[in-house]
Amino acid sequence: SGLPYDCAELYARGVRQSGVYDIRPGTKVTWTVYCDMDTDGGGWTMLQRRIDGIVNFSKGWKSYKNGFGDINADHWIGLEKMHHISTSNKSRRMELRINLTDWDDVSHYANYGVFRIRSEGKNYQLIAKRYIGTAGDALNYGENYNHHLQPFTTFDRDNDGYALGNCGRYYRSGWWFNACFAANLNGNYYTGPYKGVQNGIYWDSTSNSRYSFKYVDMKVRPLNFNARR
Ligand SMILES: [Ca+2]
Repeated sequence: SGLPYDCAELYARGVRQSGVYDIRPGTKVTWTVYCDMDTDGGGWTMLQRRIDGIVNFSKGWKSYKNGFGDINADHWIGLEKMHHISTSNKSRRMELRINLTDWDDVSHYANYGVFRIRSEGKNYQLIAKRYIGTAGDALNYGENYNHHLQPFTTFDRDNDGYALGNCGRYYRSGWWFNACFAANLNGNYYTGPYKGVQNGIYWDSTSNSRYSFKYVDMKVRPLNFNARR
């Protein structure tokens, strides 16, 4: 049978333990990924995770393209892999799940029933629609703050919606910046409130502007996952 396509297929084969596994999502090379088998029925392939702030997320285009960090802790799987897993298999459309936990251990979530990352030629444009959840729809916030349909920006690659400068340089992270943001899950890891530039881990409507989250993640699984079990 070979390696599973993703964490959802691993779950379907009976694996119930969250952790690090090898998958092969229609690729020749093996991907080592973190599988969340606990949240809302499990089967999630992790794309991004912030646990303890040990990994610096202030990185350039190449790092955001290819991935960085520690698979067991703070990790960014990379835009190239996000593009592949969200677009390469048309019968396996992915939903996106975002989980946020604040320093009082209160948790929120945002689910997007439509999620795709377009190719590098499109600067890894984000498609995130059909929100449900408790965190608020910070990816579809309004014209200048919308992240849905925005290309990706880093300090060394300005694709944002801010004509007068580079949001990635100003806020020291890579993200689908507009002018500039209603959410930035790649911001600096602070242990709660902080002062100065609003560059923490941010999700509007659940946090004050200078309050960073204790835990966040971004993960995907096939849309019809629940229906098939
Ligand atoms: Ca700009």
